[in-house]
Amino acid sequence: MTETIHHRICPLCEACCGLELKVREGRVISIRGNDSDVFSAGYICPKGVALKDLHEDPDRLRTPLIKRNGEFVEASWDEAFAEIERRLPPLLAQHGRQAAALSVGNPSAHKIGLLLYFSRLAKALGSRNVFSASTLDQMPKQLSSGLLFGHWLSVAVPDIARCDFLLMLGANPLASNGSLWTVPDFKGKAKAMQARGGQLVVVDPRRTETAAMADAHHFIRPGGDVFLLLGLVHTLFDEQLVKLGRLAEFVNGIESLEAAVQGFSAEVVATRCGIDATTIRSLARQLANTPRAAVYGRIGTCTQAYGTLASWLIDVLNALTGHLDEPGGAMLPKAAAFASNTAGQPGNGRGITTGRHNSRVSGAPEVFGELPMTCLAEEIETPGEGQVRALITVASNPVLSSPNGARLARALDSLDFMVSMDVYLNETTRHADVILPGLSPLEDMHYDVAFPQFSWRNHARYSAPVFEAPAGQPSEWETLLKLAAIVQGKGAAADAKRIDDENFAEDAKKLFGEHAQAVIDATRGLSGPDRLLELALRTGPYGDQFGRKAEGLTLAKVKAAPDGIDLGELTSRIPEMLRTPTGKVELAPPALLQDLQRAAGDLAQPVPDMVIVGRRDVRSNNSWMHNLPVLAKGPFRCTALVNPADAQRLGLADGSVARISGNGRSIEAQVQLSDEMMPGVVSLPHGWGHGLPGARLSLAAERPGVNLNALLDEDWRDPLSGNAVLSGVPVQLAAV
Ligand SMILES: Nc1nc2c(c(=O)[nH]1)N[C@H]1C(S)=C(S)[C@@H](COP(=O)(O)OP(=O)(O)OC[C@H]3O[C@@H](n4cnc5c(=O)[nH]c(N)nc54)[C@H](O)[C@@H]3O)O[C@H]1N2
Ligand SMILES: Nc1nc2c(c(=O)[nH]1)N[C@H]1C(S)=C(S)[C@@H](COP(=O)(O)OP(=O)(O)OC[C@H]3O[C@@H](n4cnc5c(=O)[nH]c(N)nc54)[C@H](O)[C@@H]3O)O[C@H]1N2
Ligand code: SF4
Ligand SMILES: [Mo]
Repeated sequence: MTETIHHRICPLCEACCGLELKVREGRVISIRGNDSDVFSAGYICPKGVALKDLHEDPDRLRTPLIKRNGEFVEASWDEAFAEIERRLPPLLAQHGRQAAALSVGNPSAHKIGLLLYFSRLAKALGSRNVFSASTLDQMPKQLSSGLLFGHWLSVAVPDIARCDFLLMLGANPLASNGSLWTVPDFKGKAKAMQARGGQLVVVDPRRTETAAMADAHHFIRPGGDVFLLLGLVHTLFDEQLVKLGRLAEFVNGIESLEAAVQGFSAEVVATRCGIDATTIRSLARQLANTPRAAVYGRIGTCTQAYGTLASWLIDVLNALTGHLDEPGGAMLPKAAAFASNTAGQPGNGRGITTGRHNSRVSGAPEVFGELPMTCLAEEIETPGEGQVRALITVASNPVLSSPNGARLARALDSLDFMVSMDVYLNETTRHADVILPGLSPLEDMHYDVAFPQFSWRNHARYSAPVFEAPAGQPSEWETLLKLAAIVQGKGAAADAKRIDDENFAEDAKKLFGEHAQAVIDATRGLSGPDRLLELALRTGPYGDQFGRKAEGLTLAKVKAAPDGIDLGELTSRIPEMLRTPTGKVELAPPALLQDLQRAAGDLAQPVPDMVIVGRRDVRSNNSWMHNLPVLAKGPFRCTALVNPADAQRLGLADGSVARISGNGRSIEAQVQLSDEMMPGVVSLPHGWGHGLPGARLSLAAERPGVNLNALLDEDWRDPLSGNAVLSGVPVQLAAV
């Protein structure tokens, strides 16, 4: 019996661990961390092991489904595309392009075919109604980074390998394994930092797993980060701790910034954020006086009413203390492929703009080509010119992942037509008329497009498919091109590979002019994501420039290194990576200074009796991995964590059921007493609430849990980024 060993990157979360799979007779027999991986060195979490369960899950869709008389029936790929052609183009012809919307979800960031080809479909469709998980997540950080550095994906990450003081807000990498920061084995790296005398300080309304290993932990009033951060910035100016260092000549706006934070001294903000002024001032001093230090914030700082301000102030703190773009501080990775901050003219660019159009119903501004996910339901419900009547979801489960999913579910039922590209018949895709399954990750090649731009170390790693794709099942990039062809009127019979060739030739002409044919010749034999990757690697910052730098990277070289190619520690990149029109780091963007008025008006806001926040567990992944046996076992995890003092006040016992109400809706959740919680704050994980009628998730339905988003307000957004407010939402708790 022959066994084969396969090395590949885990596509399930942002840590991008290198895995080692042992395969016998077409079956995975074991999955472990790949000790030789240059980037993750053997680290793995339980979800990596669950890739086997995902591959084998009998509920995972392998055949397209078409809904006929309210029931899903299996169909061939030709039948499924024909059904879409029969129904979608006439709708567009009658009601216009805006009548169709796209909703794209988290897993698309982890599949190269989806990430590189989604934009082909979006362009072909020509609708402004594009919604994504980004506005339930990181859009504030993308916006603030875009304003500061000139590009949406230029996000500074802690250089943890050399850092001696890390201030972390609203993140729990021990459970999440990191986000907008690709850092497998955060715990090991943080321990190494502590072992060399460094310190980790965590700011979170819950004493999380990460907080528990930290040198200090501070509770914060949910949504209060902007005030804490303003207090820190104010202290730096007030105590003359500002030192820009090397960055001084590359920074704009320091005077306007100083003026803008005048009203936010540590003493003024203390009550609002729940952290006393002495602590704020001493944190500011520690940050300023530690030569190698960084501030990092994640989802807790983004999914709140001042998400963009908080995200911005984190980088402001790094800059003012001389830690931005310095070793051991917050640095900007240099990815081997696909990074806009390595393309075009080094040192300046067009910068970013928002609000090129607005959503029809609420008038929410476009941000990075998208509208807020929380506007989707109203765009479907509200009659008039441009009403959304058709929807294509791509790896997206907003019925669970977006606030007030019940309203969205009703809206989805009222659509004239809905297509889902997905791997499950779940809470969202049950509303579709046609479901087109994606390949199992193990049947697909992979290269991370986005995450090397946020990585703790520069690297290039390629994964070949472990198994052949089932006969006749297209890759997701081919499915996206087919859908693009259908909405462009080219017909369901259009050949995806041929369209891909044509698109590539067109792009090559635009990019390389007279050299286009040479590029086409040099990449002959490749197609799809492989060909785009070859082009990106060879023309990228480490590339062979099509032979001009013989030692440079090519796809063949990356493929020949199954453990990856290490491209070294992070390096200083300012000013070269800037793409702002001025060629400077814009520390004081006018839109952000203006938004400070809103924060000022909110300084005296009283403390609500009880607010709710979310949490993550290492055995979950948003809304879609509760059907996998290795992850589903063990203690029930969808519990409401309540501080014992609150519980006593409200008459709640450990293990009892509490009714949690908010925004006129309520759910019933099992109470778990925990002094990890800040008094006045309850924590419930998101992504639960399975067992809805029509879904096919047999294991998940056995312990469905309840949905946090059922309580949240779909109209509460950070106005700048359009991001949903998912944290710090007032609720009432009562014994049942
Ligand atoms: N209250 C609250 N809500 C939250 C959050 C929170 O912290 N609190 N977090 C938010 C965040 S950060 C995010 S990113 C979103 C995530 O929300 P979504 O973007 O909706 O993502 P998931 O919930 O992960 O659902 C992923 C969908 O993709 C499908 N899928 C999985 N693998 C594949 C594949 O290979 N191909 C295809 N085509 N489909 C696939 C799954 O079946 C599922 O339908 O949730 C957000 N919602
Ligand atoms: N195991 C697992 N891993 C995941 C995911 C998953 O669902 N499960 N999801 C992936 C995705 S899509 C993402 S975006 C990342 C997210 O990665 P992280 O940002 O690390 O996400 P969380 O673990 O939810 O940690 C957020 C923390 O913010 C705290 N918090 C809530 N409100 C506030 C606030 O107002 N201020 C402050 N300072 N803190 C607050 C919460 O208590 C929580 O501890 O994780 C990714 N990795
Ligand atoms: S931490 Fe777990 S889920 Fe994330 S990439 Fe690594 S093995 Fe996969
Ligand atoms: Mo996310």
